[in-house]
Amino acid sequence: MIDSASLFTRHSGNPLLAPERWPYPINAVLNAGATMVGDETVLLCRVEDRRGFSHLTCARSRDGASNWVVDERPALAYDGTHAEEEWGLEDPRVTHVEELGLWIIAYTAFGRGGPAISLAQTEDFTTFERLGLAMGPDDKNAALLPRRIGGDWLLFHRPDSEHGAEVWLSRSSDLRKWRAPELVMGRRQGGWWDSARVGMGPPPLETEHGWLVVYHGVRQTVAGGLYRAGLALLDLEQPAHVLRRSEEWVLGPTADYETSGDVPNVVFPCGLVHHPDTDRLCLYYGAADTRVAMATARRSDVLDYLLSCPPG
Ligand code: BMA
Repeated sequence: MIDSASLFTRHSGNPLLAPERWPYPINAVLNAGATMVGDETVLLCRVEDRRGFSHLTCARSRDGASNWVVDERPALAYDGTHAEEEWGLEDPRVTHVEELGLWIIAYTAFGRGGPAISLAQTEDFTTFERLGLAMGPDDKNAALLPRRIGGDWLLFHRPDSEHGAEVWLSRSSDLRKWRAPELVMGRRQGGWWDSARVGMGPPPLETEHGWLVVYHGVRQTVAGGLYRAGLALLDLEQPAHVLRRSEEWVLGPTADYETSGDVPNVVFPCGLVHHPDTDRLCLYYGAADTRVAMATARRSDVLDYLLSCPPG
């Protein structure tokens, strides 16, 4: 049985994307959503400019690891029309929705009211259309499931509630009005690595055993928050029901690009691509809020590991 520490392997070319190699002056590139468009991997990157505000820009690669080509113009940036984005667009998660023949992007819209959740759509990663605000402040870490369940779209998100920062899900018939919020996954109390906050990572991946979830968990330390990634498996037809949850984290900040940067000790996954031909999972994550890195695992190993974990 493979153990939690060796499930994921960091790519030797990490970090994949860095501010020094960006085509225009920026402070940081981080927390990228990911998807396949034809034969190409597209990363929709959060790019922080030198005022501190973020926009979203595409980077494309044939092998999902090297020779990234970065678009010259942002995909989505504050354009003066959506006040909730005045201070930037952050942490996109990208979901391919077969039924609609397009991708839905869930992102944090940061404005004077605080962080909120907005959605946008694209058919080609060339033009993008906003669907508008989905959840008001304070809310973040949103990711849409790729298909309807019980006739509804399901959006995971993390409202600030009396419980603290935990993973919830809400339902919608039209991707505009959201209702029936339900708690999915809480923080674990006391000494656990995910005791301060938990949030959904990439959109969950459908498998024969359930929805495969990579989430981030935070521990508060005297040196600040320590961000790591863990795994969970959700029931296919009732995704608020956690079937399994890893006790241990599977990726934590140890490489130099994860321990040093604007916010040291942050591993923040927002993108997951499955390559069925090789059974490989590519996990894309923000490293220390400054760069983008990738770690890979075999899907079958990840599922074997999760099935050996206790119920959530
Ligand atoms: C979270 C989000 C992420 C960020 C992380 C670590 O609250 O705001 O954008 O990567 O903190 O700083």
